[in-house]
This record gives sequence, C-alpha cells and structure tokens, in this order.
Amino acid sequence: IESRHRLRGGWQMAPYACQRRTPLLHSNQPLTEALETLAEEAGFSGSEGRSLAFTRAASVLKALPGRLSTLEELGPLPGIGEHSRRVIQDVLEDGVCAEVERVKLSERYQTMKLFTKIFGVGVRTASRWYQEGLRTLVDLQERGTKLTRQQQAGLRHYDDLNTPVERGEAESISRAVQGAVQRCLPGTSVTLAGGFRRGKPHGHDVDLLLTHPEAGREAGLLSRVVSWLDSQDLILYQHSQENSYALQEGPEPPGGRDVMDRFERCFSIFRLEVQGGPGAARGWKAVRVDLVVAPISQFPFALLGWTGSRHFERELRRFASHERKMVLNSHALYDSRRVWQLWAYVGTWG
Ligand code: 8DG
Ligand code: MN
Ligand code: MN
Repeated sequence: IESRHRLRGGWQMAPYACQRRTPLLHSNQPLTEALETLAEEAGFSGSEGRSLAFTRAASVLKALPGRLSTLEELGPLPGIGEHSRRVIQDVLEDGVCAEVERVKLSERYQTMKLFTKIFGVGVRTASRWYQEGLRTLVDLQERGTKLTRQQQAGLRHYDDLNTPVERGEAESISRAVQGAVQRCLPGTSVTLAGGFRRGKPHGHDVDLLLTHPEAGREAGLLSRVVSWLDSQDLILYQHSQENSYALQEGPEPPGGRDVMDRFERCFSIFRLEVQGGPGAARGWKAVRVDLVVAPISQFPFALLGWTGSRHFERELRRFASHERKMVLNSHALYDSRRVWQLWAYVGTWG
C-alpha cells in the first residue's frame, strides 16, 4: 500500500497516515514543528477541526522520503491545505513562520501550555483558569484555586512529570509491575505499549498492558497489583476505573469516541528509584504510569489501540470506517453494517 515514489511534479503518497511508513526521525523537523505548534494552539482554542488539519499536514511531511526544499515539490499531496502550505512556504523561505512565532510568544499559548502540562488538567480547565486571570503555577496556589486530588498530585510532581521518561526507566517500571503480577496472578503478561513500543527513546509516561492467557482470570487483578505496589512504596498517586465494556448498551457509532476505551485501568504516578538525572539528589523520581487490563480475547485490539500514535490510531479507525465499512476500536473490529442490522432487529423486539 505504501507509495513513496517521487513523481514528476511532486511526491505521491497514500491518503491515510496508517498506510504510510512514518519513521521516528525524518528530514523535515522545522516544518513539522511549526505545523504542530499551530495544531496545539488550535486545540487550545477548542478548534478540533483546525487542529486536525495541521496535524494531518505534519503527518504527511513526516512520511516524505527527503527534505523538502520548495513548495512546488509537494505537488498536489493529500491532506495539506491552504493554510499549512502558507506556513510551509514561510519556513522554507525565511527559516521561520511569523504566525508560529507570534503564537509561541503569546501569553495565552504559553499559559495554556504551562497549565495543560499539569497531570489532570485538560484544555477546558486550563482555559477557564486563563480566563480567570491565572498565569503561573504559583498563582494557582496563592489564589487557592480548587484542585482535584489528581491535579494536586500533578502540581506536586510537576517538574518530574515534565522530565522525559527514558527507555531504561520504562523498562525498570515494567519489571516492577511484572514482579507484582507474578505475586498476584502468575502467568499474567505485561506489555510495554505507547510511544516506547513505537521505538521512541523517551516518552511522557509508561503505558503497560496486562492480560492473562486464561479468559476471566484477569478479573480483580488490577486492584491486587496496585495494592501490592503501594505496599512496597512504589506508588505516589493512583486512581482506577472499572471495566465498563460489559455495560455498553450498543455498538459505538463509527467515528464516535476518539481513543478512550472501556478497559479497567489505573492512572498512576510511580516512585522510581534513580541514580542519576534530575531526581538523583533525592534518589527517586515521579513517573506517570498507565496500567490497562485487557481480557485475552480483546488483547490484540488493545495492544494496537494503545501503541499509538494518536494520529495513527485516528487514521486507522477512519480507514476502517470509510474504506471498509468496519468499526475498529481498542476492543474489537467488526462489520458496522451487520451490527447495525442486528441492533435494529433487537430494537424491534424491545
Ligand atoms: P508519550 O507517552 O511517549 O508522550 O506518547 P504516547 O505513548 O504515544 O501517548 P499516550 O498519551 O501515552 O497514549 C498512548 C496510546 O494509548 C494513544 O495512542 C492513545 C491510546 N489510548 C487508548 N485508550 C486511551 C485512553 O483511554 N486514554 C489515553 N490517554 N490514551 C488511550 O487506546
Ligand atoms: Mn505513553
Ligand atoms: Mn499514556
């Protein structure tokens, strides 16, 4: 499916990101950085459509086989709109794009970035705080802003949680969890997913997927694992969510919820012993860890869904729905037409 041949008048490229090879390191970093800044800024303003357009354009550039030197080389590539072309042209000609530089210097962008980097703070909360005149982390404390338990933990460990997690640290956490599951339920497997599974050398958190080869044995596992880790002083914060897949009332409409799934999971902050790096003086560092439990029958979909990137997953689901009339999520892949017929039938009989 992959087509990266250079043609006269431009590059040829498959339309969905999931059909393209997107290497970790690519040759158009300044361009993708500019576009991703605008994508982030659009997200901060609640313009999801505009944000997606910039993300798509960046994704196309990441798949180019070489460095782009003129806009003409791009040709009529899919997924790069007017606005993105203008940004690309500016960066190619001047090294920077004035619009992007303006965004990066704007008080709103900088404040939104500062606040959304707090664990537990999304765009809506950050935006509200900005509107209320809050600008710094100190402001949050001094003005007695009401924080959830999660946000309090996020603020307490702000610096650690915004220091990249190294692969070695992710592996060490993975081993600790491995040890815990062996005590609680031998035979359980622990798989490192997320950015590390894509080969990234560092990430913002550690995503671990738990499953057991015998269906049903995984029930109740997470709380025991978390309790044990907690008893070993490995956990600084955690909140768990139950599996809600069984409670689901019907199939999810195609293109519905984006990445959220219904697995039992635990959003946590681990206390990782370290020798070097920022936490060296204390001897430990706070690290964000997502623990997700998937029943073995759904494990392949869970692994695919939790490997990311977010854009890859979005495109994979769009491909399934638009090109195959199927629904893909982190639980299953099925023919949407058949399921809708089935549900219409069930509906008839109340
Ligand atoms: P990073 O941590 O290295 O920065 O990048 P990442 O590993 O790609 O991002 P992530 O935010 O940790 O998310 C990993 C993948 O997990 C991502 O493709 C989306 C997927 N995912 C689900 N369900 C859910 C969910 O409910 N919440 C979140 N945050 N991610 C989910 O499949
Ligand atoms: Mn991750
Ligand atoms: Mn994660």
